[in-house]
Amino acid sequence: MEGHVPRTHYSKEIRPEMDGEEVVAAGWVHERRDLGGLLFLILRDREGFVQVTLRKDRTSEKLLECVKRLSKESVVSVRGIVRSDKRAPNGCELIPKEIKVLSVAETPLPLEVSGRIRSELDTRLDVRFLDLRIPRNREIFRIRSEVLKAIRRFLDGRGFIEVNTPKIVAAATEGGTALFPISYFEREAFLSQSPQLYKQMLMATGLDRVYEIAPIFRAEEHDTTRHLNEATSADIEAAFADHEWVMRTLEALIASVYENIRENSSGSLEVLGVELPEVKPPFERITYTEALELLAERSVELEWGEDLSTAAEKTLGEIMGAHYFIVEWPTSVKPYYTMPFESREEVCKAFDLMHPRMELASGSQRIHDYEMLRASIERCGLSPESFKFYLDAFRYGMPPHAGWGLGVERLLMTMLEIENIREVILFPRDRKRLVP
Ligand code: AMO
Repeated sequence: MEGHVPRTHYSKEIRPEMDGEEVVAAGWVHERRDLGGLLFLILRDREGFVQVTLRKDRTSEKLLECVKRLSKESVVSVRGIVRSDKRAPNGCELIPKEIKVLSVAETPLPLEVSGRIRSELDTRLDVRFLDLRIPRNREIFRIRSEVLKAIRRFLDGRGFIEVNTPKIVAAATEGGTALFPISYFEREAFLSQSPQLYKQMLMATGLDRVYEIAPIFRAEEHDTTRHLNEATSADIEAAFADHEWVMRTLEALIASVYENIRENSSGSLEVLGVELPEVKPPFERITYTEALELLAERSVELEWGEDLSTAAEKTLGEIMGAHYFIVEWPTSVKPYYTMPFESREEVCKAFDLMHPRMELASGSQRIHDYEMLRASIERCGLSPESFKFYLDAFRYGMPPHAGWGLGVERLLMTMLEIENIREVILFPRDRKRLVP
């Protein structure tokens, strides 16, 4: 790097109007083409490609040799003069004065980076650093960054405060899903499945409206295209709010994220070949009982009190065709912290937000009464003693509250029509994958 001039322009910033200007472009050797009197070096950077043109009769032997020896995917910087030329990809080319080889790529490459050959996902994930050089795969992460910004912008605008809760915890929150145990000095601890208990405890502090975007860890054994063992959840909790209020917040947030991505990520969407549909709240709401009736009409029979199977979700998705909520769940299906309806205790104030392809979020109004919560924990076969740190927060003034958790990867994969959840997280963790 000694004497190296830093990059002055990304590829897309080099324009025909800059004819005659000196710039420094830098990136990876995408391709080299030898056309008799001309040698082309196609340089790739985050924003696109630059054509570096070497006229053999007017270029020094040293420079020509340097380019001829370059292996694909080596990293170089090129100082040169912009020359407008309609035939070149961006309407201009770069006539090099100096080429610096910053890093030589070994051959052969473990993955075809041109993107012309689609490799198996497993192969791609093994060499993710190469896989993400393919524009289509990399653009997902620019959109992901925009999605996270859009979520934050929306919640900040509604008076939510961003918080960070511990990921090393002492107790389970979600009942059904398994925990990853870890050794914590002389005790056993777990990786957090959900910020549930902490975001609820924060409702006793007067912070009132909080959100967190963080990893959740689930020791689920299944190997599907929509489950990860380390996923990202966007969680909210709001005091003096009910399930209806947080459902309205959720549908408005989804619509706002779609709108933001349409506006701010049009280039990335184009690379992915995705056109976002209009998403307009309010989303349709059906009760759990209505869902069972709709399913029965399609010969998918479920007992009242059973959770929806994957097949049931799929059939419902076909019927509903857009985002929708399933409300009024059987109390027995949902976790102990869920508030039942006063008049019908067998039904609770829980909801799932569904995309036609899968569940995106779930939430509820919570039980805020200490005795009632204690009893509910016991009824679920859990020990109130191990929840003491949580239950105590309900003893000295706890407002009514509600919240939800939204799977960020699921939001992305449904939005971008991506089949496998592993594509929308940088380094997926699943049953078989712990590296890279
Ligand atoms: P739940 O367990 O339904 O609810 O999780 C909320 C959302 O997180 C996403 N999600 C996952 N995504 C990928 N892989 C997984 N293994 C995985 N598990 C969950 C889903 C799901 O809808 N405490 C409640 C939320 C609340 O009530 O506030 C909870 O965690 O998109």
